[in-house]
Amino acid sequence: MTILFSATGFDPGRWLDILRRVAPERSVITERSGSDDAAVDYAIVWKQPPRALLGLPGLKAIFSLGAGVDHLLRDPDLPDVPIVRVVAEDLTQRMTEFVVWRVLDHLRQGRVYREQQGKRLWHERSQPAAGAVTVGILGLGELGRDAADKLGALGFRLAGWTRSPRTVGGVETFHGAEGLTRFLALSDIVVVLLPLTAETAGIVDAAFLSKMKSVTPLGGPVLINAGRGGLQVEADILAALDAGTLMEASLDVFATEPLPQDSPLWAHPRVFVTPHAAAVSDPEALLPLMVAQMDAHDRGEPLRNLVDRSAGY
Ligand code: NDP
Ligand code: OXD
Repeated sequence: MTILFSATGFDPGRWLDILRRVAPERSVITERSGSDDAAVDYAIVWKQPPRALLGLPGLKAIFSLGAGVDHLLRDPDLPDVPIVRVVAEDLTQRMTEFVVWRVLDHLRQGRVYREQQGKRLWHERSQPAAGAVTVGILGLGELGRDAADKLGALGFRLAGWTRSPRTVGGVETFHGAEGLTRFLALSDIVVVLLPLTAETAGIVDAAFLSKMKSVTPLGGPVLINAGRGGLQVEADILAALDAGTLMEASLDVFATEPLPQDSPLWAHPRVFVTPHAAAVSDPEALLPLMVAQMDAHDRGEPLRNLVDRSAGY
């Protein structure tokens, strides 16, 4: 009973301490030595290095450290075992906080008031009501549905776009290519909570941005992307901002992360940048759920929150 923990891009120290605490009967390794390959029955991964998962004859399932699995599915040597992704109240709550924070900041003209404060300018601006603003959410999965729920409670009108037809209470739903055009024509603030797949890569491009509303109660359309950087064409976003067809953007994810120092997004006055921090994976919240799933699976119960490899999410 051995867990292989293979993650790049962050310090695994705290994760390993917690994992050893919550799975005391399992061995935990971070490096393959060869001699313990046969004992590895589960892997927990984030952007695993090449060949990290190759040649593990007893591997029963792979757990992603995040909700998105594009990092995992890119691996050409990915074993053909079930992949479990993160679905957890803690992560969902964090993402909803982010989305509500950014939507409210755009609604309440945070950027303009910060500028005014810098100039010691006392000037009250006209203020649309939440009920006059439609927030359109691309992706009504675990995260999109919860964000919609909380934004609905604040009074926003809601639209949603999905791959297959969906019915979600209080949300006007659209799907497919034709549905996207109608969704964009309706949405004043567009929130991207899609997975990065072959179908969604680069979806926020010039054509997409040109279909966003030109007139909104906020003065122009707003984009919030907390899905993946690969969903957006950054040059097209910058062009739309500079042309005035996009009023403001809050971007948490980028094509290259960390966002390169020379990216014009850093200094753009109408872009709000966060460092892929919308919903961090908290080991105290997530590892007990993963280990509980391993224990249940070993007792013969089915795994939950499985990834559909052909769909890519
Ligand atoms: P889910 O798999 O639960 O939901 C995905 C949603 O996207 C579904 O509604 C799905 O449609 C829709 N979708 C997928 N492909 C398409 C498509 N081609 N066209 C239209 N809609 C599509 O994912 P989560 O809600 O759990 O997470 C969403 C993403 O958020 C993750 O994949 C990850 O990339 C990102 N994320 C970012 C974080 C951050 O900190 N910035 C943290 C956590 C996640 P359907 O309902 O029809 O299946
Ligand atoms: C995730 C992420 O996918 O952190 O969970 O981006």
